[in-house]
Amino acid sequence: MKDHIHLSAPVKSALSQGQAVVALESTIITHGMPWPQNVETARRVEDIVRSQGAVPATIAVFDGLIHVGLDDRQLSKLAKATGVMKLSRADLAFAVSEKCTGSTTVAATMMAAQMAGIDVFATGGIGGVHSGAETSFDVSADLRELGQTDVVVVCAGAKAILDLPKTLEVLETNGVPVIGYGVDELPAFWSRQSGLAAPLRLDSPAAIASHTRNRRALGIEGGTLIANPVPAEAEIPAVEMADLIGEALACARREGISGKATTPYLLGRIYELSNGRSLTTNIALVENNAKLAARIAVALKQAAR
Ligand code: PSU
Ligand code: MN
Repeated sequence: MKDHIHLSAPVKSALSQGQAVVALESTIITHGMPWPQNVETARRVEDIVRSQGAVPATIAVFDGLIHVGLDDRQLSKLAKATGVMKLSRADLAFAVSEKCTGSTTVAATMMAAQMAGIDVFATGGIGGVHSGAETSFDVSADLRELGQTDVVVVCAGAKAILDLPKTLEVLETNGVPVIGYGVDELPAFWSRQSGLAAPLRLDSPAAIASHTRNRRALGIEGGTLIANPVPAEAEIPAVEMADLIGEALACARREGISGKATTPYLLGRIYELSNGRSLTTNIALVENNAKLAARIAVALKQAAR
């Protein structure tokens, strides 16, 4: 495994000294946001992690080598690249074997984080059960990964383009604790409200760290999902989102979009339909998640001492 993973110098030294590290995904850079906001966000998110006393580790694959921790040159290369692969669990070994360059989804980033020994990971929103999954069977590999890989994933809920009740059901089936951070309601990415109760609730990074320690002590495998609502000043209310999402889904159906292309297509469409407002919200929630993830990572290390 060591031959296929490259830790950046800051990440390597942080891990060996028992410092807090936060993994960050890269599909959000290549497929989730347009240039140049994607690279600006990636940089700012790394700075936020550092400001909380943790070391950021953005993860991506370059020429078949899994990089944990990117330098600025690699970040901007990835952000400008077109046609890079979107790598999930199913694609990781192929990318290594065929020396491909690609970004990692939540699933693949969790895998790489665990391989590197990183406990906490921040993203925007996880993948989930797509609407119409009863006929398309389109269920993100993120949900299975959360069930088996021991990483705390901080998100703003599942993306509201998904079927949220079904996504919650599959998470429960997979044994994933879904924990609202300081809220009783599951947040819905761009909106704080989903109309669904968060299955569990915790109110501090220390409580989340304690949950993680106890889960490990019990020998329970798999990840934990922290659902951290977008800050109120940046949210787009759920009623407004519903129309945009409905229109984007209708466009996707008309154009026959399916598989890996679905999530990037819908995010892009909603960006256009909202005149860019959805991106402002997406950036705000990612930054908010990075901050919380760093605080959880620090709390986990403090408790370990
Ligand atoms: N969060 C964002 N934007 C994104 C994603 C998450 O704010 O683009 C990506 C993640 O990498 C997630 C992926 O794993 O979307 C889900 O893709 P799919 O539905 O094909 O599994
Ligand atoms: Mn899918």
